[in-house]
Amino acid sequence: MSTATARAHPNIALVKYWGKAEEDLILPVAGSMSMTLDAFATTTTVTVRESEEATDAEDSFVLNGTPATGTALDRTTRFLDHVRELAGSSARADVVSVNEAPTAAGLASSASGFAALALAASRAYGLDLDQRSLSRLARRGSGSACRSVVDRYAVWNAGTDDATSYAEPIDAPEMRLVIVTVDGAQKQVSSREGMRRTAATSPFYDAWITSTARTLEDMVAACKAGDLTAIGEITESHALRMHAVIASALPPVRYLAPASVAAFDTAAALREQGTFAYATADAGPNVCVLTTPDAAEDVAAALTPHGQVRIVGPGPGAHLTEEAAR
Ligand code: 2P0
Repeated sequence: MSTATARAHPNIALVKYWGKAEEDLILPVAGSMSMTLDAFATTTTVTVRESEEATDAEDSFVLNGTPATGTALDRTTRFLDHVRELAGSSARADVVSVNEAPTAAGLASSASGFAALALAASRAYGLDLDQRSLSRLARRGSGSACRSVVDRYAVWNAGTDDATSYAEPIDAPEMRLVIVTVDGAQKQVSSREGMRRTAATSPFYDAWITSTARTLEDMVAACKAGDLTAIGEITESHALRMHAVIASALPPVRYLAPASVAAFDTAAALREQGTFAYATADAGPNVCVLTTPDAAEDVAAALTPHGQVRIVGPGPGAHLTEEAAR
């Protein structure tokens, strides 16, 4: 029996992932780029049981003190199956996970969750994966999780197969995100379902794929040049393009609420005044405004009418906090 504990944080994409080229391996239709956050960590402990126990035994998964059942447990077991295959083991495991993100923040916990699980489980099963292999493994749980393996800023290379689809670090200027938890959250379509529906029904989907590949090239060039204005402009326009292609699905999906749109307007008004502020939003109504460390407090203050605000910066990739072989 051996055990390992790992910690990982969510990430916010500045160039978005929306759509799969292959569902089982979770290969995206295009690459993406993100900031790993310094807040809202998931901490996960995996304990591998004695391998002699009955083969029909099940894994267990306790999330924030509550035993998981149904889809949440199935997803964890399917993920552990990938780890067992890599490790050549059939032993079951007990997974205990604590997620620090408040539910209302609407930050997808699947990225931090599967990044922490990938590291804790791989170590507990005796594997010693390099960052690329760990990113590939995390991707099998949730696409965006492959980026949370990486410190600070990450580019997920779309790739064409399991070996070539992984995230790696990219240098970028020091930035902050102001997370606005907007009022009036609405019922959401899951990212997974929203992606399928967009791919199956949007007449704009092909253009989304080809333009995202170009956008990522532009973003990588802007990061290399340290061109903050270009990074901001790309971030906001790419987010709006993602919401546009999603809105063009049938039946349509609209993740942004009126308060979300108002937060985008505030970012635009801040820019008019000469403040660096560019908005983005994921598969929900909350908005993240990209800004500089110097301007973060002012940007946060301007956004308070739209909801609760929290300033976050670039944080660490998945890392071990404890390990023991018993
Ligand atoms: C992103 N999102 O790039 C985009 C922007 C949401 C909007 O990655 O099906 O939970 O597990 O691969 O990773 C959310 O998608 O989806 C996501 P799966 P995931 O951050």
